[in-house]
Amino acid sequence: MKIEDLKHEGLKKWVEEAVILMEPDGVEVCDGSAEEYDRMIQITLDAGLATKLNPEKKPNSVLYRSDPSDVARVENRTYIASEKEEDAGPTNNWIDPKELKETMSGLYKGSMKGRTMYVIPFSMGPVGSDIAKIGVQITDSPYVVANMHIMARVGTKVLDVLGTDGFYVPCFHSVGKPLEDGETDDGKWPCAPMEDKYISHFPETREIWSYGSGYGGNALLGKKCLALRIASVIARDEGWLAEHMLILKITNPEGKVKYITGAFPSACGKTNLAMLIPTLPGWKVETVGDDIAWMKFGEDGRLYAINPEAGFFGVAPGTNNESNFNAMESCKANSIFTNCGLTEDGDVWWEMIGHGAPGEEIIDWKGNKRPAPKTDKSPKGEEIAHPNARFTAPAKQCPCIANEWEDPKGVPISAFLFGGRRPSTIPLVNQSKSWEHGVFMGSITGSEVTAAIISDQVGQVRRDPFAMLPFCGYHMGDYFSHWINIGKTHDESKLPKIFFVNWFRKDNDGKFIWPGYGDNSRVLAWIFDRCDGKGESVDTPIGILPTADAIARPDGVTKEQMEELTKVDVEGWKKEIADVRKNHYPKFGDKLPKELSAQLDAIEERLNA
Ligand code: O2Y
Ligand code: MN
Repeated sequence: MKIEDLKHEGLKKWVEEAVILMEPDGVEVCDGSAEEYDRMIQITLDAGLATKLNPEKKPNSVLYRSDPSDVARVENRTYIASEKEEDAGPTNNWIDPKELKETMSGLYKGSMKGRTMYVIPFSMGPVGSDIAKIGVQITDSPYVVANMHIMARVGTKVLDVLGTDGFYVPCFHSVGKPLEDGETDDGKWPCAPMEDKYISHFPETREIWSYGSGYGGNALLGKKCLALRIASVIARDEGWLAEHMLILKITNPEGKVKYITGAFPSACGKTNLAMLIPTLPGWKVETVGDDIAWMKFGEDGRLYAINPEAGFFGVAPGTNNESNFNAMESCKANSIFTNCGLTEDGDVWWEMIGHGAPGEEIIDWKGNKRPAPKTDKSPKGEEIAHPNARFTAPAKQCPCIANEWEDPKGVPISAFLFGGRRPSTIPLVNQSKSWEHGVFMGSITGSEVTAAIISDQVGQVRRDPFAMLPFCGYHMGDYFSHWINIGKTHDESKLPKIFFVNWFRKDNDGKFIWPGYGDNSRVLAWIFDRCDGKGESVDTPIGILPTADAIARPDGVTKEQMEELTKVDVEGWKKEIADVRKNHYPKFGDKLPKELSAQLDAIEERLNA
């Protein structure tokens, strides 16, 4: 499709202006067809950027190797360019929007020379859903077009819904590597140096400008940029919630169904929880989404959630048939792999995949030949797959995808979970006493910094409120107020119940007490029952806890360990409260809602009583 065929005058003008600025060799409006997907893959194969995998191992799938400087989201190059700096708040990088647009316009000038500009109309959420939003991404990366085909709904069907004057979020993207006459990528992943990378959001005008990176969250602009950073601002303005949450469906042995969402910081096993296989007989867990939830109020006063995405952009290392069978099944065909190892028999491989690599040699994520590992572990820094290597897989391929996952009206949510990696203090599960107490729990969410992240904070708790630290498009204090206001303006009895979970408690020898994975279904069952006012519980100073025998004990967990997991560690909690008071809440200054300070005082008083 050509620019002239666009029926939306505003969109046509915006694309024409982009063409003048970026000077591509040609322009193509994406139709979302299978032919288009195959052609994008072929273009990257021809440019030496992709390797076709062995169809007997991974049918219709390809592997890409990115530039070593372009392997993950770049938080220090991510900007919230609100009109006023105070609206971006203390947890975001801010540049004046005028200045940023000037700088970036300079970078975009001629940035698509020698390349084709693709115009991708996309819908976050089922096409036509009242909760869905439309975006249009301009990009010069066929890799991005192919990934967007999997992660969002793209093409003509979206333009049909957009009509002649519908609202869309305009998204600029260029890898920032124009080609000279006759030059090709010739096997080299195109991107710009780190100091020229910008992942920019203009919340007031609902625009996204991304430059210099072709990787993941920096380049697939429907995901973190639109569905979280811009959507969180729209949600605040319109009275709904755009959250970094998985959505799951639970069915109890009597066939009763509930839907639960969960917010967890990175590296806490969100995708694994979304796809877990219960060990508890008679219970069933199915997936609605693994990363993002958009929730709006229905006429019945309940919150309804959709998964705005159509695919999974999952971390490959650590994913195996034991940790996440359903994710492994999801990416066994029709998938895109990035920065994984390539085996001699044309399959992908990564650390903790569950087995060594076949044959004598393997090609690592940098393209180097290495001896094929006999086990699935590599020394730190010598990994075959990059630790942030990814699979992009269609959600419909997940064996446990729920029937309702594309329901345009969403699914009614009964509970919100917050959680993090906390080796001590925080119990296995804790139900909030009220909505405001639950918002307090969300606001102090944090996770132990593990050795997986290069940081001098290893072992310390890094607060990641609502798991939204890198994804909230405005001042985090105002975001807390938005959550408080939801409670004040809606019938609390119809709002989801709020729980804090912690699968990561360790004993004195540093070993995990709780087995996690499928056994987390036992905690989900208690949560399910609590939503119906059932489940053995005890009211404590920190919240409503299960009695030690309320949760069906997994094999290998003793009664004493269960008591440890469900008790109130008064001294630990006093330290927790002191840390929040001294180091966390002051960051939000006078934007911290008074209701949260009151919660902090109330818990402290209860602990001292
Ligand atoms: O590294 C990236 O670009 C992707 S980050 C990501 C991908 C899928 C789901 N969640 C995340 C995240 O950082 O929360
Ligand atoms: Mn995420």
